[in-house]
Amino acid sequence: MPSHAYILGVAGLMFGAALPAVAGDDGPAAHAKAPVRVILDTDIGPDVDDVGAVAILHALADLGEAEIVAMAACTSNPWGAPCLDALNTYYGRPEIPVGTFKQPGFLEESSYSEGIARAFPNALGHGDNAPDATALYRRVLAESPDKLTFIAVGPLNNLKLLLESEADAVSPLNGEELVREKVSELVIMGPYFNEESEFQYAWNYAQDPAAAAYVSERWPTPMRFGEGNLGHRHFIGAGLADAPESSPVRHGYELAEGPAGKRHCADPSTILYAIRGTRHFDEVRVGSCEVRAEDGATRWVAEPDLDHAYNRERLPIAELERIMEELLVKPPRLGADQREP
Ligand SMILES: [Ca+2]
Repeated sequence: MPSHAYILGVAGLMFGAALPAVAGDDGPAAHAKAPVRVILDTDIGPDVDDVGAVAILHALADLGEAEIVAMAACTSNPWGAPCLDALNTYYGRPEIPVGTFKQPGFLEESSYSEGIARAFPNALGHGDNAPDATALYRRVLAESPDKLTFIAVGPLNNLKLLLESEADAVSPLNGEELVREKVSELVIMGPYFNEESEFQYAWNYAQDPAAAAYVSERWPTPMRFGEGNLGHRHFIGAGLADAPESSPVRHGYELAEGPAGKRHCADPSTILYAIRGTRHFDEVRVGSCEVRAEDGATRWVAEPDLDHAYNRERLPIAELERIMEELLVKPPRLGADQREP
């Protein structure tokens, strides 16, 4: 039997040749598309690239490319949800419902989320005032008239709880049925893939390997992955030094990385891939993500060929960094009256 490396190598060559034909949604039609309706699940707290991801998602919403329907934090840090609420308020979208993981003891450290939550206006004030993420997701999905894109840029504990949820007053469907009916696809920042098809450490998955394995096996929609090595080759944030003092995005990056500090783009590049598809990326579509249940390590395998895909670099690193940095520092289109802390 040929090695996985051989299979992947052949698949990679085949895709290299086929990509120009499948990656051509960069024309005028790309801008006429209806906005992608999104639920964002994030571990905002341990890494400031989640702040970058939220900022870029709002910038894409300002451009009419995305509509943010709901968000939730997946850590136990009580400042995660109000931090998200403060960012949403800054961008003029304080009405976005924000939930949080309610169990104690999971990823409670953060260098910036309390700082943002205390310094910038938000309606939640504390995680105790945020709804349970599972309950929020069930309600938002049940009420949605059409299918949504789910984006997860943290560990998958909230998504596991959603899948495991039972029918209730909100919906006669259990979590898995509700997701099948109301979610078009799941876009995850988590896995790392290499050309050798070796298992690689994947931080988000390693925090809760059981959730990663469960969601990988049970989630009933197509999945795309913002690949981790790609995200970690790109760095943004220095341009925030020119943003107003009233920007919680600037404040978050300064708290985490120092003035004009940069951070990698694992989550920002996943947001860009989730909303713009192959406009800035190549894509691998043959194969699937395999998750090692004991530690959450991941690899890409040619078989089975599931409805999985992941992004690969097409642009020079500096060019993709420029695109993401511009979105990161883009002033809010809405909410000018919200910008004084
Ligand atoms: Ca994250």
